[in-house]
Amino acid sequence: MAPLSISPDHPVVVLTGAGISKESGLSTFRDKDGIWSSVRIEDVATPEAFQRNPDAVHDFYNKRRRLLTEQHVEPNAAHYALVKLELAWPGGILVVTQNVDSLHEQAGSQNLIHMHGRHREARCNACDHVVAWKGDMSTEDVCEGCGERGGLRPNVVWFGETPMDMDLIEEALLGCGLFVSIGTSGNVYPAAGFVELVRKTHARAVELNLEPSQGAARFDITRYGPATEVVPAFVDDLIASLE
Ligand code: BJW
Repeated sequence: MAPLSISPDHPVVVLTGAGISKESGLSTFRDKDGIWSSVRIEDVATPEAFQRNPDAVHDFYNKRRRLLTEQHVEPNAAHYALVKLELAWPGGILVVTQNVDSLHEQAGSQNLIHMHGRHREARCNACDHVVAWKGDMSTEDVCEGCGERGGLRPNVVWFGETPMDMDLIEEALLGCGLFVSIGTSGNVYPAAGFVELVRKTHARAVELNLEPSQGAARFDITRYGPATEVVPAFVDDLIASLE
């Protein structure tokens, strides 16, 4: 690997997308066989869709939530490699995931932000109360915070909504020494713009993906291949640079 010349005392920020969970058996969104090839975004992933037809939106998310348990989806070597980096990197790492699965925390990542929310949480439209949710969700469910029926929705971020913890993420991006983007197509903002923000600083930017993303030209270093191969290899190189 070309020398990264980053100080070990500087934090690393890692952005992950659906590609990191693909080899665990979860679908991506925009690949040929991805989620958006069989369902329209406008029908399931906007607040307007939920207002128009909450049953259809619940059905879409219930099916995906069920898969997580029925398929025994487990973290893969890429998720574990990021835990290894977190334990080894003196400056610390923050994983910012766009994924709503819980594979990073199952692998053991500690410093983690779910910017697009979590599959296994429900949020009340009436009072914003958030609660862990493992089974199906429906318009019959009652919020345990305010007692309202019909307002519970998956605690995920739909198009047109503000992603979570943006202040923390921007602060981390502006203070990091290295930004690593893994398994994301670079189609969805604000995540797709993180590399541009980092380029305003002295930090280096690395893309690890199956193929070049939309923003590939903005990265200093790129490596392409399945996440279970390129992520552990990159992490090993990074840790070796400490010696
Ligand atoms: C592998 C692999 C393997 C495969 N190994 N790799 C016009 C211009 C600019 C912006 C906008 C615009 N119009 C509207 C907007 C904003 C809009 C947006 O970006 N739209 C675009 C479509 C243009 N964004 C928003 O509305 C966001 N909110 C917002 O901007 O608020 C304003 C604001 C910003 C900042 C501060 C304050 C306020 C919200 C976006 C919400 C996205 N939600 C979803 C659904 C979440 C819930 C759910 O799961 O159902 O999030 S959509 C979906 O896309 C999901 C993902 O997190 C997200 C990104 O997808 P990802 O992860 O990149 O997946 P793919 O499939 O696209 O790519 C997979 C990649 O993996 C590919 O590259 C493969 O090659 C690779 N791969 N196998 C390694 N084995």
